[in-house]
Amino acid sequence: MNDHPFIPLEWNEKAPASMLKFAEKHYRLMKQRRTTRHFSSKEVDKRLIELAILSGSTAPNGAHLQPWTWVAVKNSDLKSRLRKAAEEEERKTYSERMPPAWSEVLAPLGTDAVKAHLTDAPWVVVLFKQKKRQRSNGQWGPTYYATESCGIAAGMFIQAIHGMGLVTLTHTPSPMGFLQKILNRPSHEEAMLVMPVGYPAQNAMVPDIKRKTLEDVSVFME
Ligand code: IYR
Repeated sequence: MNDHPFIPLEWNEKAPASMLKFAEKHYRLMKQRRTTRHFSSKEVDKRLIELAILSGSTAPNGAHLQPWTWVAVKNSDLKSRLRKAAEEEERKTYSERMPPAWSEVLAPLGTDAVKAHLTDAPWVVVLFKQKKRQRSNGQWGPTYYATESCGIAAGMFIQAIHGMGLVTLTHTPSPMGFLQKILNRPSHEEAMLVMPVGYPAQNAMVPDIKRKTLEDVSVFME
């Protein structure tokens, strides 16, 4: 006997023409997404951040454990502390830890140890991956594919932010231990991604990069 209920899938078939129209429109939208380091300090309504988090949290994930915690920081003191700690680590990364094979591919992107976006943007959302979960018997058990799950969730969050007309940046300070301390998260949660969210600065710039073509990134076997 199966005591885990199933319900009918809610799904409406779209006509092929409207599928194509949607797919093209969606691609046009996503093609315009860019990562900029230049944020305006213009306020962003909290509800927009909540909705982006809810969208990210619809991601498919390992064993439906939803192994993520999103910490959305608006408080200026906290953002300053995050920036100071991130810059401390990043200064070491850029000046000591980064081998030439790494710095040579970052050079065209103009990244450096200055993380002004952490204090310029009105919101900084930090995504924590839950490495363990509490079982119903009170013991701790593992989560499954938490990195993949959170990666997908972050992608969906980024897409939601872009769709609403805001910008975000995937910042990966390394090591990330300071985030757990400053944001007071439990030891089974590990910071994975820092995403300032807001409006782009008026003079925001982005590197002149090209995306790979469909032929470059795919193989079709028909
Ligand atoms: N984590 C550093 C360095 C960095 C690494 C990669 I790979 C990038 O695509 C960009 C930056 C930082 O966030 O600056």
